[in-house]
Amino acid sequence: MKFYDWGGAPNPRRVAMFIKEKGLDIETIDVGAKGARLSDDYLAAGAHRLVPALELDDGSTLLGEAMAICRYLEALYPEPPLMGTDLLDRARVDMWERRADMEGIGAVGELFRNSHPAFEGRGLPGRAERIEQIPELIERGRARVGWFFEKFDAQIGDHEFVTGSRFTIADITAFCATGFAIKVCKVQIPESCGNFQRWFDAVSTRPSVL
Ligand SMILES: N[C@@H](CCC(=O)N[C@@H](CS)C(=O)NCC(=O)O)C(=O)O
Repeated sequence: MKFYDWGGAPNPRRVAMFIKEKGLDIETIDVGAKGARLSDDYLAAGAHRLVPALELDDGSTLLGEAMAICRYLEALYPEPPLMGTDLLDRARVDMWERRADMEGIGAVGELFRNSHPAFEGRGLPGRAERIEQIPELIERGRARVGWFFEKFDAQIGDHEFVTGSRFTIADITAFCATGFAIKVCKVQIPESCGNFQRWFDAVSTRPSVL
């Protein structure tokens, strides 16, 4: 298999962390190019102009979408389980992962895509045509990141991880959203979100992050 990555981008990072947490050795190809773009070769491969992607060993199947790739790898390599262990646990992990994606990655994406100078004319990912940034969405994106922190702070509470005592894909997605918010968008976790800060500091020390 080949994993198509783009160093620093939050969605491929979800898959990169998942692969490391599983202890897998999968060939990784960084398809980033000059000007904060995906390489022409990668873009020529299909209409889905996004990363991550996982190429299967048949050489022709290209899986996209972070969660679909992780589900595929989870089925192939069930240990350690990162997507829940029984019916209810799996549903809870799914629920919180989806929220981390929509409300965390989605929020930070809205803030980033509409504000970063390198993404001028590329207000949405995955399209070849020019798409204008919308400055009005910057502050809304920032507010959404704040709501994401608050919601996950309340959910984490005294737990070690997002859904309890086990590290899962919900932690990975929430962590990738937060890391990008802090490092690239310069948004800080507010002091009022102490549980979230404790969780973020702890996850930051995992070998899959370092
Ligand atoms: N829903 C997709 C989102 C993929 C996505 O938005 N990827 C971004 C990087 S984080 C991308 O490929 N952007 C290409 C670009 O900006 O040109 C997933 O879960 O994989």
